Amino acid sequence: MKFLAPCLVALFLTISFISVSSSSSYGISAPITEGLSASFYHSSCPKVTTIIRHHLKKIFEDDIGQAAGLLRLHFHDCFVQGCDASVLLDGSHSGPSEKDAPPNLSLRAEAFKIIDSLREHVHKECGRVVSCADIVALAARDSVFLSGGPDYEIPLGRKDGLNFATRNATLANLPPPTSNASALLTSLATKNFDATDVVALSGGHTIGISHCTSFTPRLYPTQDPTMEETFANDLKQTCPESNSTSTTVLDIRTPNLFDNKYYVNLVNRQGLFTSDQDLYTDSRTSDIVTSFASDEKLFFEKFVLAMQKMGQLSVLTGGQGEIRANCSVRNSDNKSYVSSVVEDDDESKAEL
Ligand code: HEM
Ligand SMILES: *[C@@H]1O[C@H](CO)[C@@H](O)[C@H](O)[C@H]1NC(C)=O
Ligand SMILES: *[C@@H]1O[C@H](CO)[C@@H](O)[C@H](O)[C@H]1NC(C)=O
Ligand SMILES: *[C@@H]1O[C@H](CO)[C@@H](O)[C@H](O)[C@H]1NC(C)=O
Ligand SMILES: *[C@@H]1O[C@H](CO)[C@@H](O)[C@H](O)[C@H]1NC(C)=O
Ligand SMILES: *[C@@H]1O[C@H](CO)[C@@H](O)[C@H](O)[C@H]1NC(C)=O
Ligand SMILES: CC(=O)N[C@H]1CO[C@H](CO)[C@@H](O)[C@@H]1O
Repeated sequence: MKFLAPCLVALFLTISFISVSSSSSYGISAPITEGLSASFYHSSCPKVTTIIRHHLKKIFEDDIGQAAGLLRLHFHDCFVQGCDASVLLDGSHSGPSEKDAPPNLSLRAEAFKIIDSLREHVHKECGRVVSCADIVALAARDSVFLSGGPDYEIPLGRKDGLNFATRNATLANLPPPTSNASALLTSLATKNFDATDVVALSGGHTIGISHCTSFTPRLYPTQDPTMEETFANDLKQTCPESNSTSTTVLDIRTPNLFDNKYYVNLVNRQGLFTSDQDLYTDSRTSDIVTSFASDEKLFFEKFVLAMQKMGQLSVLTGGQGEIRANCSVRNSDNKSYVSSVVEDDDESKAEL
């Protein structure tokens, strides 16, 4: 008996440790839009989150890089016309879509295929009840977690949009990597993001890759003085010309791990884009960068909050929009009796 007691104590400690670490997942701290809820599919598709996580885990075992592609896809979807899966629509006869604007040319083609294959699995299990927009949001959430980042809940119940996003709306809503912090703060303030949100969201660049053209303006013709020398020389090797077609990692310390090393890079002047590095230069954001660099928990907490906000930008709910049978095609374009109803004029009136 005297021997058993310490064992029980040890067992208890082990159990409580496990439950503490598994409850280190984050609930929803952002205000929840009317019509959305974390339990939206509890009766109509209780397995949706399990199915998506299961398939992504298998995909990432082969290629963890796909996680970055899926995270970025959600960002592009939400920033342009809201999280309505408009980013997934093929341009087709109705003219160029969000997919065809310059910022999207570098979205990974596989990301689109992964989303529709997830949709196929989910619809096979539950029928056509889960939207593509929710699948994109869940895939981004799981990409963060399966790359080593925080696990967090997100509100669900988004509907898929009926309107194409225009090329112009895409350009106007996705800041270029040449933006300075002022431009980023101004641009994101229009979507109700504050300085902490901006710095936290930029932490998405802790995973993934970039093409040379996104950062060679910092190398040629003149080198950006805020860039650390060795880092700059290595980038010049990778991209000997301003139009080189190679790619490099966004986070030189831990390229595939979702952690706070992105901020450690910035403090060491090893941020890849102007939009990254200037967050450490600008006095409105530099302290936030420093605090995230030294406190990963703080970064995770603020990142989760900002993602929960981003994931609800101009969402369609209830009777708005639809649930697509194929994520790249509107249902009305998937019926022989409809063909030319789509008007580009309608698209340009899309709410920004
Ligand atoms: C705030 C302004 C932002 C700018 C200017 C920006 C810019 C860029 C650029 C230029 C690339 C590389 C594209 C290429 O050349 O291949 C990129 C990649 C990426 N971005 Fe951002 N981004 C921003 C915000 C975000 C946000 C909010 C997230 C997610 C939370 C995010 C996640 C990513 C990821 C994961 C990649 C790597 C994609 C891949 O490996 O396929 N970015 N971003
Ligand atoms: C798109 O932007 C270009 C350049 O700013 C402008 O000339 C054009 O009129 C815009 N198109 C629409 C449909 O708003
Ligand atoms: C930031 O960029 C904007 C637009 O390109 C420019 O007008 C502004 O002067 C820049 N601000 C700083 C502090 O460099
Ligand atoms: C880059 O531009 C130079 C000069 O304009 C050209 O000679 C070269 O072929 C281009 N390289 C690529 C990869 O497009
Ligand atoms: C979805 O639509 C695209 C574009 O029309 C098509 O290539 C793809 O095969 C469709 N997917 C399924 C599962 O039918
Ligand atoms: C059309 O809808 C069916 C389900 O009704 C779906 O299986 C198919 O992938 C869709 N095809 C296209 C091209 O959207
Ligand atoms: C016009 C164009 O090239 N659009 C591309 C947008 O991005 C996706 C994914 O890379 C491509 O499949 C499209 O062709």
